Amino acid sequence: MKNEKSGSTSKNDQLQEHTTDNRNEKLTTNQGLLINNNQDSLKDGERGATLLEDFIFREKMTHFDHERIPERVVHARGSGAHGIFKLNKSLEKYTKAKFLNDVDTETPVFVRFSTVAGSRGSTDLARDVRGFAVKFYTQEGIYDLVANNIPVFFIQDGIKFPDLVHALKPEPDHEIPQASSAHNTFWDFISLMPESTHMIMWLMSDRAIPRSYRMMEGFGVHSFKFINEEGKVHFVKFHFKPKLGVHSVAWPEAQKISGNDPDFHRRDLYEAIENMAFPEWDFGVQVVPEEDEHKFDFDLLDPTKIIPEELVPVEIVGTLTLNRNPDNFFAETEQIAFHPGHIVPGIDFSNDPLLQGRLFSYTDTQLIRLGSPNFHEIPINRSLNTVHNNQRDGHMRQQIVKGKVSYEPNSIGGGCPYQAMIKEGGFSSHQERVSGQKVRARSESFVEHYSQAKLFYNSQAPHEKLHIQNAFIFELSKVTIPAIRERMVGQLAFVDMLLAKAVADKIGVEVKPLSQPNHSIPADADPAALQSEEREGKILISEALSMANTIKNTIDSRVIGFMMTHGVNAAATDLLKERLISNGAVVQIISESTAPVLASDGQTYIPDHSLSSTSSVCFDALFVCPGDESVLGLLKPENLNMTVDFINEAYRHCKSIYFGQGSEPIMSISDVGRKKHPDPGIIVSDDLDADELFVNAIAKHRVWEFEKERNGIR
Ligand code: HDE
Repeated sequence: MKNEKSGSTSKNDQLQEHTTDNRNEKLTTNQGLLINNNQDSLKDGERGATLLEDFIFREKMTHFDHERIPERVVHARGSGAHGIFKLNKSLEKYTKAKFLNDVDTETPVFVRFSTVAGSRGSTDLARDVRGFAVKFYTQEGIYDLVANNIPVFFIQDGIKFPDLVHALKPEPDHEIPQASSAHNTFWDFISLMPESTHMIMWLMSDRAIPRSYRMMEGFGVHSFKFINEEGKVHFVKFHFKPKLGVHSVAWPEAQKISGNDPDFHRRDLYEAIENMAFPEWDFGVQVVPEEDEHKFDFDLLDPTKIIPEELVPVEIVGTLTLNRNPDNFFAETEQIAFHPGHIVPGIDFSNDPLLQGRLFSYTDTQLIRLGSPNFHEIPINRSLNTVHNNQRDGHMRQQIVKGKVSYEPNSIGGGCPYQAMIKEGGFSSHQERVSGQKVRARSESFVEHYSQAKLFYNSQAPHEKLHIQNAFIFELSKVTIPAIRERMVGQLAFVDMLLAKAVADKIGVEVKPLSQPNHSIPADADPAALQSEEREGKILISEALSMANTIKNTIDSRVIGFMMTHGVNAAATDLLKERLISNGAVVQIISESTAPVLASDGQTYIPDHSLSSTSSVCFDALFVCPGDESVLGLLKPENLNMTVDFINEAYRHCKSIYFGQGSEPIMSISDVGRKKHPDPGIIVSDDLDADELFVNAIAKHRVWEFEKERNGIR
């Protein structure tokens, strides 16, 4: 399909031009020579030494030796997919960006999700921020929205980024720990950087251990600028809201998934797309007129602050859908090169000093990683529009530009390629009045670091607060230097005294008033007094910040484990299976082995897993299938412990468990015991409309409300 405006092909066609299918083809060298023997090197006799002359061996081995390229210095571990962005509501009054103007415009995208700290081979389930980088192949060129799943950042100025990342990465002397912030250097840095407090609250929350990439929000973090046709400016923050809701796993679960299936998120995204359960997000904007820039009690340019949705609602204007897996991980997901500086007319940068720092870093990083200034020519990075300019040569140049001219102005080439006028779509930076001293300094308006950290914490449901507390205890328990632990609880005291005390108790330090240079709270301030401070007219709670208020009405693509052995009652099992599948869920069978299971009516089920090859943490909910013989099979001495562990663990992680007809013996020896109280997560076959109850319980994701009770926490 031709792009009418540019005459270029669509992204799919463009990629296909570079795709090779090896089916029915003979083996060749890179020079196209047909290979006759790919088993033996060329030798001086059958038992002789390999000859230097063997160009086929040398070509193959040299290419292999050079297979690895440097991994991303941050966000090395990731996974991505192709998709479509569809605009549902025109943003013409705010921006002239064409892909945000014409309703029903469909823009091809590639999205890469990632963790930040770990290496390429690290676990998906690390406690970490997730990258959410979107490349829009628009009709006006590439637009990259290089976002995260947390709306704020650790630092306010790009110059601190290398320090932050060095503190977070494995320690330089012994390269420990991998993909984890739970160590001395990270908390040393954080405890000395009050500006990171807000971000740290998010990082210690369950947002940092998502259930799926498909169940995460995405945030552009910085304020950007929208410029409309008349040149009017609005500040804008970008949001992606998942249609499946925002959901997480429990921390003990995350740790176990890391062992059981370190590719959990990558697999989940890949399989969902293969199963045509295409992940979708609403795309929204928070727009602030330029003249309102100073109306807030925080600075719009400060990336450690959100704009609470109560102050500026998120206007939903489009839908992002991921609908195609890459054909080749390296060529697409690994070689994709994002850059916040890839923008289109109608979008511009704000002076956020973190964003300004990023504008330098991303091109620089591609040069070292992809090795050439021609990285834009790699198929996944190519603009839909053909590129015309006077740049030439360089490592691995692909484009073959005709003619003698590679300069401008020229007459030999008829002046081409020539500058585009603004009305033709030529980019022109927004003209902003600037005046002032050249200074190395930070604005006074960036100095307050605690009120939004408090806002976030106060907006959490009780179980979310408990998870944050436990995360701090886990992380700080790994810190071996008491002074760092003490400094950290000192910081927490400015957020919430009860939280600080609960953490301090468990890590063996006391909460002492903290003296910090360069922040707004006096050194001798009493943290408890600050806690109760009257904050008239300010937002004290923001609903959007708690995952407890997320979408909970769908079981689409949830994975339900059916536990069974021989003799299972097929009729009742199939009835529920069909119901779950018709609601979009995925059913996987777990048995004592992966050998076929013979049901009571003679039909067979092929298990997806055996009890010993998987774990409850890989499922969203469990069904103990009906049938006395099947239940007895699960209770055989060699299966008993695994069966009970399965149930107990799912129960501890607040998942829904449905005990089918005849499975009371399993329930009664597990921690579930007899269902004494109403517990919306536990369903038994004689509950009224049990199947329906189960579907509703799965849609709630977890019954966190019962966590304390179930785990005996007082
Ligand atoms: Fe990045 N960041 N970053 N970052 N970032 C990179 O670029 C950097 C920041 C984000 O899937 C690198 O190609 C600096 C904020 C994502 O390929 C590097 C600063 C946000 C990804 C880099 C920041 C992000 C990156 C490493 C502070 C959220 C992965 C490899 C001034 C809004 C993109 C690469 C992908 C990757 C630098 C801060 C998001 C080194 C200097 C804030 C999602 O250029």
